[in-house]
Amino acid sequence: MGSKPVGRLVVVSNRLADPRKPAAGGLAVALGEALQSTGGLWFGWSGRIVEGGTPGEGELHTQQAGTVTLASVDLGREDYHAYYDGYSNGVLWPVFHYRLDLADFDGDYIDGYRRVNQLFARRLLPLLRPDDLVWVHDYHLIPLAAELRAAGCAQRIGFFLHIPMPPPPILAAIPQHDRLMRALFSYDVVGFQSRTDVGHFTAYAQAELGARAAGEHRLEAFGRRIHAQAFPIGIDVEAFERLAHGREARDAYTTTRSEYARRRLLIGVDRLDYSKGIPQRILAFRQLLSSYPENRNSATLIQIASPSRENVDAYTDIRRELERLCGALNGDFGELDWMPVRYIHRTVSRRRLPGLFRASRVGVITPLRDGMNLVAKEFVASQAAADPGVLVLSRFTGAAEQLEEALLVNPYDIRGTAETLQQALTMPLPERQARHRALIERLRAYDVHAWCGNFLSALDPSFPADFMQRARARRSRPPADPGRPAPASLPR
Ligand code: ADQ
Repeated sequence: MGSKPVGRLVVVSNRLADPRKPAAGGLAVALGEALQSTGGLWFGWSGRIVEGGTPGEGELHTQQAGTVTLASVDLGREDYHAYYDGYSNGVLWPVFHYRLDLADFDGDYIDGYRRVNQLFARRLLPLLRPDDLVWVHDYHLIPLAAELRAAGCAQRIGFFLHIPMPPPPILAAIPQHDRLMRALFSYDVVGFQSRTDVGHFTAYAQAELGARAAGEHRLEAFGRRIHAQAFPIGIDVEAFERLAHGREARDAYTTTRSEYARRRLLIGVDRLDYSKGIPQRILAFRQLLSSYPENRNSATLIQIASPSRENVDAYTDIRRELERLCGALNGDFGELDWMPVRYIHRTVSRRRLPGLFRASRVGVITPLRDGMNLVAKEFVASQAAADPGVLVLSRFTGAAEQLEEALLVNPYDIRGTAETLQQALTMPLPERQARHRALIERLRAYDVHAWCGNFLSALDPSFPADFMQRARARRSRPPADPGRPAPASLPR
Protein backbone atom coordinates (compact mmCIF):
# COMPACT_ATOMS: atom_id res chain seq x y z
CA MET A 1 0.00 0.00 0.00
CA GLY A 2 1.11 3.58 -0.57
CA SER A 3 1.54 5.77 2.51
CA LYS A 4 -1.73 7.63 1.94
CA PRO A 5 -4.92 5.71 1.10
CA VAL A 6 -5.75 6.37 -2.51
CA GLY A 7 -8.99 7.98 -3.56
CA ARG A 8 -11.75 6.03 -5.23
CA LEU A 9 -11.45 5.95 -9.01
CA VAL A 10 -14.45 7.07 -11.04
CA VAL A 11 -14.26 6.28 -14.76
CA VAL A 12 -16.64 8.05 -17.13
CA SER A 13 -16.99 6.90 -20.72
CA ASN A 14 -19.75 6.89 -23.30
CA ARG A 15 -20.26 3.15 -22.84
CA LEU A 16 -19.41 0.89 -19.91
CA ALA A 17 -17.88 -2.56 -19.99
CA ASP A 18 -18.58 -5.07 -17.24
CA PRO A 19 -15.29 -5.52 -15.35
CA ARG A 20 -16.45 -8.93 -14.07
CA LYS A 21 -15.73 -10.24 -17.56
CA PRO A 22 -11.96 -10.11 -17.62
CA ALA A 23 -9.93 -12.24 -20.02
CA ALA A 24 -8.72 -10.82 -23.27
CA GLY A 25 -6.77 -7.93 -21.83
CA GLY A 26 -7.01 -4.43 -23.16
CA LEU A 27 -8.40 -1.15 -22.07
CA ALA A 28 -11.66 -2.36 -20.53
CA VAL A 29 -9.77 -4.87 -18.40
CA ALA A 30 -7.09 -2.39 -17.30
CA LEU A 31 -9.72 0.14 -16.31
CA GLY A 32 -11.66 -2.66 -14.62
CA GLU A 33 -8.58 -3.57 -12.58
CA ALA A 34 -7.99 0.02 -11.54
CA LEU A 35 -11.65 0.31 -10.59
CA GLN A 36 -11.64 -2.95 -8.66
CA SER A 37 -8.56 -2.05 -6.65
CA THR A 38 -10.24 1.15 -5.41
CA GLY A 39 -13.83 -0.14 -5.20
CA GLY A 40 -14.60 2.33 -7.96
CA LEU A 41 -17.50 3.64 -9.96
CA TRP A 42 -17.96 3.38 -13.74
CA PHE A 43 -20.41 5.87 -15.20
CA GLY A 44 -21.78 6.33 -18.72
CA TRP A 45 -24.65 5.82 -21.14
CA SER A 46 -26.69 2.66 -20.52
CA GLY A 47 -26.95 1.84 -24.23
CA ARG A 48 -30.74 2.25 -23.94
CA ILE A 49 -32.60 4.74 -26.16
CA VAL A 50 -36.00 5.87 -24.90
CA GLU A 51 -38.45 6.63 -27.73
CA GLY A 52 -40.09 10.01 -27.14
CA GLY A 53 -37.96 10.66 -24.02
CA THR A 54 -37.78 14.27 -22.75
CA PRO A 55 -34.65 16.03 -24.05
CA GLY A 56 -32.01 16.43 -21.33
CA GLU A 57 -33.60 13.77 -19.11
CA GLY A 58 -32.71 10.14 -18.55
CA GLU A 59 -33.16 7.55 -15.85
CA LEU A 60 -30.14 6.49 -13.78
CA HIS A 61 -29.52 2.77 -13.19
CA THR A 62 -26.98 1.42 -10.75
CA GLN A 63 -25.73 -2.10 -10.43
CA GLN A 64 -22.97 -3.74 -8.43
CA ALA A 65 -20.31 -5.73 -10.32
CA GLY A 66 -18.11 -7.15 -7.56
CA THR A 67 -16.48 -4.18 -5.86
CA VAL A 68 -17.28 -1.89 -8.76
CA THR A 69 -20.47 0.14 -9.06
CA LEU A 70 -21.82 0.53 -12.59
CA ALA A 71 -24.00 3.61 -12.97
CA SER A 72 -25.60 4.39 -16.32
CA VAL A 73 -28.10 6.78 -17.78
CA ASP A 74 -30.69 6.21 -20.53
CA LEU A 75 -30.95 8.71 -23.37
CA GLY A 76 -34.02 9.90 -25.23
CA ARG A 77 -34.03 9.33 -29.01
CA GLU A 78 -33.57 13.03 -29.83
CA ASP A 79 -30.65 13.44 -27.42
CA TYR A 80 -29.02 10.24 -28.59
CA HIS A 81 -29.23 11.26 -32.24
CA ALA A 82 -27.80 14.75 -31.71
CA TYR A 83 -25.15 13.76 -29.15
CA TYR A 84 -23.94 10.44 -30.55
CA ASP A 85 -24.58 10.14 -34.31
CA GLY A 86 -24.70 13.91 -34.78
CA TYR A 87 -22.05 15.82 -32.85
CA SER A 88 -19.74 13.03 -31.64
CA ASN A 89 -19.60 10.95 -34.81
CA GLY A 90 -20.79 13.43 -37.44
CA VAL A 91 -18.64 16.40 -36.34
CA LEU A 92 -15.91 15.54 -33.83
CA TRP A 93 -14.86 12.15 -35.24
CA PRO A 94 -14.34 13.37 -38.85
CA VAL A 95 -12.76 16.70 -37.90
CA PHE A 96 -10.40 15.16 -35.35
CA HIS A 97 -9.39 12.69 -38.09
CA TYR A 98 -8.69 15.67 -40.42
CA ARG A 99 -11.79 14.99 -42.58
CA LEU A 100 -13.56 18.34 -42.81
CA ASP A 101 -15.15 17.09 -46.03
CA LEU A 102 -17.14 14.49 -44.08
CA ALA A 103 -18.29 16.72 -41.20
CA ASP A 104 -21.96 17.64 -40.90
CA PHE A 105 -22.10 20.92 -38.96
CA ASP A 106 -25.84 20.81 -38.27
CA GLY A 107 -26.56 23.49 -35.66
CA ASP A 108 -28.86 21.24 -33.61
CA TYR A 109 -26.17 18.69 -32.87
CA ILE A 110 -24.19 20.90 -30.50
CA ASP A 111 -27.31 21.55 -28.42
CA GLY A 112 -27.88 17.82 -27.98
CA TYR A 113 -24.20 17.26 -27.20
CA ARG A 114 -24.33 19.91 -24.44
CA ARG A 115 -27.64 18.59 -23.08
CA VAL A 116 -26.25 15.09 -22.69
CA ASN A 117 -23.05 16.32 -21.05
CA GLN A 118 -25.16 18.42 -18.67
CA LEU A 119 -27.38 15.43 -17.94
CA PHE A 120 -24.34 13.25 -17.21
CA ALA A 121 -22.92 15.93 -14.89
CA ARG A 122 -26.24 16.25 -13.04
CA ARG A 123 -26.56 12.50 -12.56
CA LEU A 124 -22.91 11.91 -11.69
CA LEU A 125 -22.33 14.74 -9.19
CA PRO A 126 -24.48 13.31 -6.37
CA LEU A 127 -22.61 10.00 -6.66
CA LEU A 128 -19.17 11.56 -6.11
CA ARG A 129 -17.25 11.49 -2.81
CA PRO A 130 -14.86 14.28 -1.79
CA ASP A 131 -11.61 12.38 -2.43
CA ASP A 132 -12.69 10.67 -5.68
CA LEU A 133 -10.46 10.85 -8.76
CA VAL A 134 -12.52 11.23 -11.89
CA TRP A 135 -11.16 9.97 -15.23
CA VAL A 136 -13.21 10.95 -18.29
CA HIS A 137 -12.67 9.21 -21.64
CA ASP A 138 -12.91 10.50 -25.15
CA TYR A 139 -14.47 13.01 -27.47
CA HIS A 140 -18.09 12.36 -26.51
CA LEU A 141 -17.46 13.97 -23.14
CA ILE A 142 -15.12 16.93 -23.67
CA PRO A 143 -17.41 19.43 -21.83
CA LEU A 144 -18.12 17.14 -18.86
CA ALA A 145 -15.61 18.66 -16.44
CA ALA A 146 -16.79 22.19 -17.24
CA GLU A 147 -20.37 21.11 -16.49
CA LEU A 148 -19.29 19.39 -13.27
CA ARG A 149 -17.25 22.44 -12.17
CA ALA A 150 -20.18 24.74 -12.90
CA ALA A 151 -22.21 22.63 -10.48
CA GLY A 152 -19.53 22.88 -7.78
CA CYS A 153 -17.39 19.77 -8.34
CA ALA A 154 -13.91 20.29 -6.81
CA GLN A 155 -12.49 16.76 -7.26
CA ARG A 156 -9.49 16.17 -9.49
CA ILE A 157 -10.65 15.32 -13.01
CA GLY A 158 -8.56 13.89 -15.85
CA PHE A 159 -9.43 13.50 -19.52
CA PHE A 160 -7.93 11.14 -22.08
CA LEU A 161 -8.49 11.64 -25.80
CA HIS A 162 -8.36 8.30 -27.63
CA ILE A 163 -8.48 9.88 -31.10
CA PRO A 164 -6.03 12.29 -32.76
CA MET A 165 -5.91 16.02 -32.03
CA PRO A 166 -5.83 17.84 -35.40
CA PRO A 167 -3.69 20.89 -36.16
CA PRO A 168 -5.17 24.29 -35.17
CA PRO A 169 -6.53 25.41 -38.58
CA ILE A 170 -8.53 22.18 -38.92
CA LEU A 171 -9.87 22.39 -35.38
CA ALA A 172 -10.85 26.02 -35.97
CA ALA A 173 -13.34 24.90 -38.65
CA ILE A 174 -15.66 23.63 -35.91
CA PRO A 175 -18.13 26.47 -35.37
CA GLN A 176 -17.96 26.10 -31.56
CA HIS A 177 -14.23 25.27 -31.40
CA ASP A 178 -13.21 27.88 -28.82
CA ARG A 179 -15.90 26.97 -26.32
CA LEU A 180 -15.23 23.28 -26.86
CA MET A 181 -11.49 23.56 -26.38
CA ARG A 182 -11.78 26.01 -23.51
CA ALA A 183 -13.70 23.25 -21.69
CA LEU A 184 -10.50 21.17 -21.59
CA PHE A 185 -9.10 23.72 -19.15
CA SER A 186 -11.63 22.55 -16.56
CA TYR A 187 -9.68 19.29 -16.26
CA ASP A 188 -6.53 18.87 -14.16
CA VAL A 189 -4.83 16.47 -16.58
CA VAL A 190 -5.47 16.18 -20.31
CA GLY A 191 -3.87 13.12 -21.91
CA PHE A 192 -3.22 12.45 -25.60
CA GLN A 193 -2.01 9.44 -27.56
CA SER A 194 1.07 11.01 -29.15
CA ARG A 195 3.54 13.88 -28.96
CA THR A 196 2.14 15.13 -32.27
CA ASP A 197 -1.30 15.47 -30.65
CA VAL A 198 0.11 17.36 -27.65
CA GLY A 199 1.93 19.69 -30.05
CA HIS A 200 -1.31 20.46 -31.90
CA PHE A 201 -3.23 21.06 -28.69
CA THR A 202 -0.52 23.32 -27.29
CA ALA A 203 -0.29 25.33 -30.51
CA TYR A 204 -4.08 25.71 -30.61
CA ALA A 205 -4.37 26.71 -26.95
CA GLN A 206 -1.63 29.33 -27.32
CA ALA A 207 -2.89 30.78 -30.60
CA GLU A 208 -6.64 30.68 -30.04
CA LEU A 209 -7.15 30.69 -26.27
CA GLY A 210 -4.22 32.83 -25.14
CA ALA A 211 -2.78 29.98 -23.06
CA ARG A 212 0.84 30.19 -21.93
CA ALA A 213 3.37 27.45 -21.22
CA ALA A 214 3.98 27.12 -17.48
CA GLY A 215 6.75 24.52 -17.24
CA GLU A 216 7.04 20.96 -18.53
CA HIS A 217 3.64 19.58 -19.59
CA ARG A 218 1.89 22.58 -18.06
CA LEU A 219 -0.38 25.14 -19.72
CA GLU A 220 -2.17 28.05 -18.10
CA ALA A 221 -5.34 29.82 -19.25
CA PHE A 222 -8.58 31.11 -17.73
CA GLY A 223 -6.94 31.16 -14.28
CA ARG A 224 -6.29 27.41 -14.41
CA ARG A 225 -3.12 25.40 -14.84
CA ILE A 226 -3.50 22.05 -16.57
CA HIS A 227 -1.14 19.14 -17.15
CA ALA A 228 -1.15 18.18 -20.87
CA GLN A 229 0.94 15.17 -21.87
CA ALA A 230 1.16 12.19 -24.21
CA PHE A 231 0.24 8.86 -22.58
CA PRO A 232 0.38 6.40 -25.50
CA ILE A 233 -2.04 3.58 -24.79
CA GLY A 234 -0.68 0.03 -24.79
CA ILE A 235 -2.14 -3.47 -24.89
CA ASP A 236 -2.10 -6.16 -22.22
CA VAL A 237 0.79 -8.08 -23.80
CA GLU A 238 0.71 -10.98 -21.35
CA ALA A 239 -3.04 -11.49 -21.63
CA PHE A 240 -2.76 -11.33 -25.41
CA GLU A 241 0.02 -13.91 -25.43
CA ARG A 242 -2.14 -16.15 -23.27
CA LEU A 243 -4.94 -15.76 -25.81
CA ALA A 244 -2.49 -16.61 -28.59
CA HIS A 245 -1.79 -19.94 -26.88
CA GLY A 246 -5.48 -20.68 -26.28
CA ARG A 247 -7.39 -23.37 -28.14
CA GLU A 248 -9.37 -21.05 -30.42
CA ALA A 249 -6.29 -19.14 -31.55
CA ARG A 250 -4.41 -22.39 -32.17
CA ASP A 251 -7.36 -23.76 -34.18
CA ALA A 252 -7.57 -20.53 -36.21
CA TYR A 253 -3.83 -20.75 -36.88
CA THR A 254 -3.90 -24.39 -37.99
CA THR A 255 -6.98 -24.01 -40.20
CA THR A 256 -5.68 -20.86 -41.84
CA ARG A 257 -2.20 -22.28 -42.40
CA SER A 258 -3.51 -25.45 -43.98
CA GLU A 259 -6.07 -23.62 -46.13
CA TYR A 260 -3.41 -21.23 -47.41
CA ALA A 261 -0.48 -23.67 -47.37
CA ARG A 262 0.84 -22.47 -50.75
CA ARG A 263 0.02 -18.81 -50.19
CA ARG A 264 1.54 -15.93 -48.34
CA LEU A 265 -0.99 -14.10 -46.23
CA LEU A 266 -1.34 -10.42 -45.55
CA ILE A 267 -3.93 -9.33 -42.99
CA GLY A 268 -5.84 -6.17 -42.13
CA VAL A 269 -8.28 -5.95 -39.21
CA ASP A 270 -10.30 -2.80 -38.53
CA ARG A 271 -13.67 -1.36 -37.72
CA LEU A 272 -15.12 -0.39 -41.08
CA ASP A 273 -14.28 3.30 -40.74
CA TYR A 274 -13.11 5.82 -43.34
CA SER A 275 -10.20 6.77 -41.09
CA LYS A 276 -8.67 3.30 -41.43
CA GLY A 277 -7.52 3.70 -45.05
CA ILE A 278 -8.98 0.37 -46.21
CA PRO A 279 -9.71 1.41 -49.85
CA GLN A 280 -6.15 2.74 -50.21
CA ARG A 281 -4.89 -0.57 -48.77
CA ILE A 282 -6.83 -2.55 -51.39
CA LEU A 283 -5.38 -0.29 -54.11
CA ALA A 284 -1.85 -0.77 -52.75
CA PHE A 285 -2.35 -4.54 -52.77
CA ARG A 286 -3.60 -4.31 -56.34
CA GLN A 287 -0.50 -2.31 -57.24
CA LEU A 288 1.66 -5.00 -55.60
CA LEU A 289 0.13 -7.63 -57.88
CA SER A 290 0.73 -5.40 -60.92
CA SER A 291 4.26 -4.32 -60.09
CA TYR A 292 5.48 -7.64 -58.70
CA PRO A 293 3.66 -10.37 -60.70
CA GLU A 294 5.52 -13.11 -58.82
CA ASN A 295 2.93 -12.52 -56.07
CA ARG A 296 0.04 -13.56 -58.32
CA ASN A 297 -1.56 -16.84 -57.38
CA SER A 298 0.29 -16.52 -54.10
CA ALA A 299 -0.14 -13.38 -51.96
CA THR A 300 -3.62 -13.19 -50.39
CA LEU A 301 -5.01 -10.31 -48.39
CA ILE A 302 -7.52 -11.14 -45.66
CA GLN A 303 -9.36 -7.94 -44.79
CA ILE A 304 -11.65 -8.12 -41.78
CA ALA A 305 -13.75 -4.98 -41.33
CA SER A 306 -16.34 -5.09 -38.58
CA PRO A 307 -19.60 -3.15 -39.00
CA SER A 308 -19.55 0.23 -37.29
CA ARG A 309 -21.90 3.26 -36.95
CA GLU A 310 -24.08 2.08 -39.79
CA ASN A 311 -26.62 4.87 -39.41
CA VAL A 312 -24.06 7.57 -40.26
CA ASP A 313 -24.04 8.13 -44.08
CA ALA A 314 -20.26 8.23 -44.54
CA TYR A 315 -20.12 4.65 -43.22
CA THR A 316 -22.59 3.35 -45.82
CA ASP A 317 -20.48 5.03 -48.53
CA ILE A 318 -17.21 3.45 -47.40
CA ARG A 319 -18.83 0.03 -47.27
CA ARG A 320 -20.01 0.32 -50.87
CA GLU A 321 -16.65 1.59 -52.04
CA LEU A 322 -14.85 -1.28 -50.40
CA GLU A 323 -17.17 -3.92 -51.88
CA ARG A 324 -16.60 -2.40 -55.31
CA LEU A 325 -12.80 -2.34 -54.99
CA CYS A 326 -12.56 -5.90 -53.66
CA GLY A 327 -14.94 -7.20 -56.34
CA ALA A 328 -12.94 -5.50 -59.10
CA LEU A 329 -9.63 -6.78 -57.75
CA ASN A 330 -10.85 -10.36 -57.52
CA GLY A 331 -12.47 -10.11 -60.97
CA ASP A 332 -9.35 -8.69 -62.62
CA PHE A 333 -6.67 -10.80 -60.93
CA GLY A 334 -8.43 -13.87 -59.49
CA GLU A 335 -7.96 -17.43 -60.75
CA LEU A 336 -10.28 -20.40 -60.33
CA ASP A 337 -8.20 -21.49 -57.34
CA TRP A 338 -7.07 -18.09 -56.03
CA MET A 339 -8.99 -15.08 -54.72
CA PRO A 340 -6.48 -12.27 -54.14
CA VAL A 341 -8.55 -10.53 -51.45
CA ARG A 342 -10.88 -12.07 -48.94
CA TYR A 343 -13.04 -9.35 -47.48
CA ILE A 344 -15.06 -10.19 -44.38
CA HIS A 345 -17.56 -7.64 -43.09
CA ARG A 346 -17.85 -9.08 -39.59
CA THR A 347 -16.32 -8.93 -36.14
CA VAL A 348 -13.93 -11.79 -35.51
CA SER A 349 -13.77 -13.25 -32.00
CA ARG A 350 -10.86 -11.87 -29.99
CA ARG A 351 -9.87 -15.40 -29.16
CA ARG A 352 -9.31 -16.29 -32.82
CA LEU A 353 -7.55 -13.07 -33.84
CA PRO A 354 -4.07 -13.96 -32.53
CA GLY A 355 -4.18 -17.21 -34.54
CA LEU A 356 -5.01 -15.29 -37.74
CA PHE A 357 -2.26 -12.77 -37.02
CA ARG A 358 0.27 -15.51 -36.40
CA ALA A 359 -0.64 -17.27 -39.63
CA SER A 360 0.03 -14.05 -41.61
CA ARG A 361 3.38 -12.99 -43.00
CA VAL A 362 2.43 -9.30 -43.12
CA GLY A 363 0.14 -7.15 -40.96
CA VAL A 364 -1.13 -4.26 -43.07
CA ILE A 365 -2.23 -1.49 -40.73
CA THR A 366 -2.51 1.61 -42.86
CA PRO A 367 -5.00 4.16 -41.46
CA LEU A 368 -5.11 7.62 -42.99
CA ARG A 369 -5.22 8.86 -39.40
CA ASP A 370 -5.53 6.99 -36.10
CA GLY A 371 -5.15 8.02 -32.46
CA MET A 372 -3.06 4.95 -31.64
CA ASN A 373 -4.23 1.72 -33.36
CA LEU A 374 -4.15 -1.26 -31.05
CA VAL A 375 -4.42 -3.80 -33.87
CA ALA A 376 -0.82 -2.98 -34.84
CA LYS A 377 0.32 -3.84 -31.31
CA GLU A 378 -1.81 -6.99 -31.19
CA PHE A 379 -0.31 -8.17 -34.48
CA VAL A 380 3.20 -7.84 -33.02
CA ALA A 381 2.23 -9.57 -29.76
CA SER A 382 0.77 -12.53 -31.70
CA GLN A 383 3.91 -13.39 -33.65
CA ALA A 384 6.17 -16.37 -32.98
CA ALA A 385 9.62 -14.99 -32.09
CA ALA A 386 11.34 -17.68 -34.16
CA ASP A 387 9.47 -16.85 -37.39
CA PRO A 388 7.69 -13.52 -36.97
CA GLY A 389 5.56 -11.67 -39.49
CA VAL A 390 6.30 -8.09 -40.53
CA LEU A 391 4.24 -5.06 -39.55
CA VAL A 392 3.55 -2.50 -42.30
CA LEU A 393 2.24 0.54 -40.45
CA SER A 394 0.92 3.94 -41.50
CA ARG A 395 3.09 6.81 -40.35
CA PHE A 396 -0.16 8.65 -39.50
CA THR A 397 -1.01 6.46 -36.51
CA GLY A 398 -0.08 7.23 -32.92
CA ALA A 399 1.51 3.76 -32.89
CA ALA A 400 4.10 4.88 -35.46
CA GLU A 401 5.72 7.18 -32.87
CA GLN A 402 6.53 4.11 -30.78
CA LEU A 403 6.85 1.24 -33.26
CA GLU A 404 9.87 2.50 -35.16
CA GLU A 405 10.97 -0.96 -36.27
CA ALA A 406 7.78 -1.49 -38.25
CA LEU A 407 7.95 -0.64 -41.96
CA LEU A 408 6.34 2.80 -41.99
CA VAL A 409 4.32 3.90 -45.01
CA ASN A 410 2.35 6.88 -46.28
CA PRO A 411 -1.03 5.25 -47.08
CA TYR A 412 -1.87 7.93 -49.66
CA ASP A 413 1.19 6.82 -51.65
CA ILE A 414 -0.18 3.69 -53.31
CA ARG A 415 3.02 2.81 -55.22
CA GLY A 416 5.23 3.44 -52.20
CA THR A 417 3.00 1.24 -50.04
CA ALA A 418 3.08 -1.54 -52.67
CA GLU A 419 6.89 -1.42 -52.67
CA THR A 420 6.92 -1.68 -48.88
CA LEU A 421 4.53 -4.64 -49.01
CA GLN A 422 6.98 -6.33 -51.36
CA GLN A 423 9.84 -5.52 -48.96
CA ALA A 424 7.83 -7.07 -46.12
CA LEU A 425 7.01 -10.22 -48.14
CA THR A 426 10.66 -10.76 -49.03
CA MET A 427 12.32 -9.72 -45.76
CA PRO A 428 15.01 -12.21 -44.63
CA LEU A 429 14.39 -14.11 -41.39
CA PRO A 430 17.19 -12.49 -39.31
CA GLU A 431 15.84 -9.02 -40.09
CA ARG A 432 12.28 -10.08 -39.24
CA GLN A 433 13.49 -11.49 -35.93
CA ALA A 434 15.52 -8.40 -35.02
CA ARG A 435 12.64 -6.05 -35.78
CA HIS A 436 10.17 -8.19 -33.87
CA ARG A 437 12.46 -8.39 -30.82
CA ALA A 438 12.73 -4.61 -30.63
CA LEU A 439 8.98 -4.12 -31.10
CA ILE A 440 7.84 -6.63 -28.51
CA GLU A 441 10.26 -5.23 -25.92
CA ARG A 442 8.75 -1.80 -26.38
CA LEU A 443 5.20 -3.17 -26.09
CA ARG A 444 6.10 -4.91 -22.83
CA ALA A 445 7.78 -1.83 -21.38
CA TYR A 446 4.74 0.29 -22.02
CA ASP A 447 1.68 -1.93 -21.73
CA VAL A 448 -1.88 -0.92 -20.87
CA HIS A 449 -1.23 -1.24 -17.12
CA ALA A 450 1.70 1.15 -17.33
CA TRP A 451 -0.50 3.52 -19.35
CA CYS A 452 -3.19 3.44 -16.69
CA GLY A 453 -0.70 3.87 -13.86
CA ASN A 454 1.11 6.73 -15.55
CA PHE A 455 -2.08 8.65 -16.24
CA LEU A 456 -3.40 8.17 -12.72
CA SER A 457 -0.05 9.17 -11.24
CA ALA A 458 -0.23 12.44 -13.17
CA LEU A 459 -3.72 12.96 -11.79
CA ASP A 460 -2.76 12.10 -8.22
CA PRO A 461 0.88 11.38 -7.30
CA SER A 462 -0.18 9.23 -4.34
CA PHE A 463 -2.03 6.83 -6.64
CA PRO A 464 0.43 4.90 -8.79
CA ALA A 465 2.74 2.75 -6.71
CA ASP A 466 -0.17 1.03 -5.07
CA PHE A 467 -2.10 0.66 -8.29
CA MET A 468 0.80 -0.79 -10.25
CA GLN A 469 1.51 -3.35 -7.52
CA ARG A 470 -2.06 -4.49 -7.43
CA ALA A 471 -2.32 -4.61 -11.19
CA ARG A 472 0.83 -6.72 -11.35
CA ALA A 473 -0.43 -9.07 -8.65
CA ARG A 474 -3.72 -9.48 -10.49
CA ARG A 475 -1.92 -10.21 -13.71
CA SER A 476 0.27 -12.93 -12.21
CA ARG A 477 -2.79 -14.87 -11.04
CA PRO A 478 -4.01 -17.58 -13.42
CA PRO A 479 -6.84 -16.24 -15.57
CA ALA A 480 -10.39 -16.97 -14.49
CA ASP A 481 -12.70 -18.65 -16.97
CA PRO A 482 -12.86 -15.91 -19.53
CA GLY A 483 -16.52 -16.19 -20.49
CA ARG A 484 -17.16 -13.75 -23.29
CA PRO A 485 -13.93 -11.84 -23.78
CA ALA A 486 -14.11 -8.17 -22.88
CA PRO A 487 -13.56 -5.71 -25.72
CA ALA A 488 -10.03 -4.31 -25.91
CA SER A 489 -11.21 -0.79 -26.40
CA LEU A 490 -14.30 0.85 -25.00
CA PRO A 491 -17.34 -0.15 -27.05
CA ARG A 492 -17.97 2.51 -29.70
P1 ADQ B 1 -10.67 2.01 -32.60
O1 ADQ B 1 -10.81 3.04 -33.67
O2 ADQ B 1 -11.84 1.14 -32.38
O3 ADQ B 1 -10.25 2.67 -31.22
P2 ADQ B 1 -8.21 0.16 -32.67
O4 ADQ B 1 -7.28 0.68 -31.65
O5 ADQ B 1 -7.55 -0.20 -33.96
O6 ADQ B 1 -9.36 1.16 -33.08
O7 ADQ B 1 -8.96 -1.16 -32.19
C1 ADQ B 1 -9.50 -1.33 -30.95
C2 ADQ B 1 -9.77 -2.81 -30.67
O8 ADQ B 1 -10.81 -3.32 -31.49
C3 ADQ B 1 -8.55 -3.69 -30.91
O9 ADQ B 1 -8.33 -4.46 -29.76
C4 ADQ B 1 -8.93 -4.57 -32.07
O10 ADQ B 1 -8.44 -5.90 -31.99
C5 ADQ B 1 -10.43 -4.59 -32.03
N1 ADQ B 1 -10.95 -4.73 -33.40
C6 ADQ B 1 -10.88 -3.82 -34.38
N2 ADQ B 1 -11.44 -4.30 -35.51
C7 ADQ B 1 -11.86 -5.54 -35.23
C8 ADQ B 1 -12.53 -6.58 -36.00
N3 ADQ B 1 -12.86 -6.38 -37.27
N4 ADQ B 1 -12.79 -7.74 -35.38
C9 ADQ B 1 -12.45 -7.93 -34.10
N5 ADQ B 1 -11.83 -7.01 -33.32
C10 ADQ B 1 -11.54 -5.83 -33.88
C11 ADQ B 1 -9.99 3.99 -30.71
C12 ADQ B 1 -9.03 4.87 -31.52
C13 ADQ B 1 -7.69 4.16 -31.68
C14 ADQ B 1 -7.14 3.77 -30.30
C15 ADQ B 1 -8.18 3.05 -29.46
C16 ADQ B 1 -7.70 2.89 -28.01
O11 ADQ B 1 -9.61 5.17 -32.79
O12 ADQ B 1 -6.78 5.00 -32.36
O13 ADQ B 1 -6.03 2.92 -30.49
O14 ADQ B 1 -9.40 3.79 -29.41
O15 ADQ B 1 -7.34 4.10 -27.45
